Amino acid sequence: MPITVTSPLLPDLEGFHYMLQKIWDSKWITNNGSFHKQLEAALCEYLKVPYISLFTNGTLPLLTALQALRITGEVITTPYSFVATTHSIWWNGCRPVFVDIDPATGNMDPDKIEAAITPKTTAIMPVHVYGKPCDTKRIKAIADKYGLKVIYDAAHAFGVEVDGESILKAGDMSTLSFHATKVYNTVEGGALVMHDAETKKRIDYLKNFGFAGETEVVGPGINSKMDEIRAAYGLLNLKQVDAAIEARHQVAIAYRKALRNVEGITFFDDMPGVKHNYSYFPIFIDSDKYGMTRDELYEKLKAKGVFGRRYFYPLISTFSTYRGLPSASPENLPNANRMAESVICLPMHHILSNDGVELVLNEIVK
Ligand code: T4K
Repeated sequence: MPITVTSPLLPDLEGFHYMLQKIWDSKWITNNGSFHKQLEAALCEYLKVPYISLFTNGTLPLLTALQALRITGEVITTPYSFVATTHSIWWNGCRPVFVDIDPATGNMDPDKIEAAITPKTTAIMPVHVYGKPCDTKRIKAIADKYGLKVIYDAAHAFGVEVDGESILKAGDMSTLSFHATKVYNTVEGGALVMHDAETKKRIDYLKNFGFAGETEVVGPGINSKMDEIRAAYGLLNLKQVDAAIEARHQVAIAYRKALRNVEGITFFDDMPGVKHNYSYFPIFIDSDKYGMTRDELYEKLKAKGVFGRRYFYPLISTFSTYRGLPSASPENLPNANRMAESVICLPMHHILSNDGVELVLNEIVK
């Protein structure tokens, strides 16, 4: 049985059938239905945020946030993420400007942001990579100083809190992904988190073609509404997500215990004051010290049926669309390049057994 990097959190099938029956009875299957409304309310409560708008995936909220805030020109971002982050900037006709990451967190280095600001800069799009919170206070101070908007790609940061406060409250807006591979999933799905009712209303228009009523269109909207079936699935999954996160936490404890003294392997520890979600467990291989390259270890694990993933390799800045940008040069991004070259995300999910963890560790530790 292969051990994959993740396994989706699936709702109880009987419970899901009950919800499907309700949808069949109501014959209301999409367009802000009852389960959609219930899930928005339940997520606001669970995530401790005032307003949320559901989407069909985690990419469309990024595109929509940039539209809603009328972002133009240049957007400062990180190359160490999933391609969707930078693609959303490109699809809005803006130019991504990459800044390097802090190797201590994998997140955009606030010390490098100011040097990347030009008269064309209008926004910053950082990512809480692996669910590790960015330095939101410093990013806010820079954004306020230069009059920039901040949109957080919080695709990995479901439920993450800093000092008891949701990380999703930072910035002008934050986006979430509820893809199958995430801590919390609605099969495909996502959300945009905002701070006020007016913005929520505008986002709801934009995700429904811009319709503000039966005949009024107030902007160039798109169609990215979550349907009733996924919302129902999401309501059920919300009930079991805490247990899933705790199970992931136990896997992280086991990995850290076994890997702490392995020469040439490093990983992140929990950050003080942070409620983590254990969405990924990246390890970083120093081949000189470990005696094997990252790719050799990756292949060795695969040969034993352990399918980790090299998130986030290759760096976004190396893809054909972006590599010609001046900010994409490897000299500008030494930390991001080093991290991308050394990372393997180990299997991390709620049904990873002790035996599975042992098998993964045996291959790495010996
Ligand atoms: N921003 C960031 C920072 C993101 O990481 C992402 C997505 C986004 C934005 C965009 O959000 P979405 O539009 O996707 O909602 C995955 C996901 O497709 C993607 O959502 C995710 N980030 C990215 C980091 O990873 P793949 O291509 O690596 O997934 P895949 O299909 O190879 O699956 C990995 C493993 O998961 C499989 O080996 C087995 C397991 N799996 C997967 C699926 C889909 C299952 O067991 N069942 C399944 O149904 O991209």
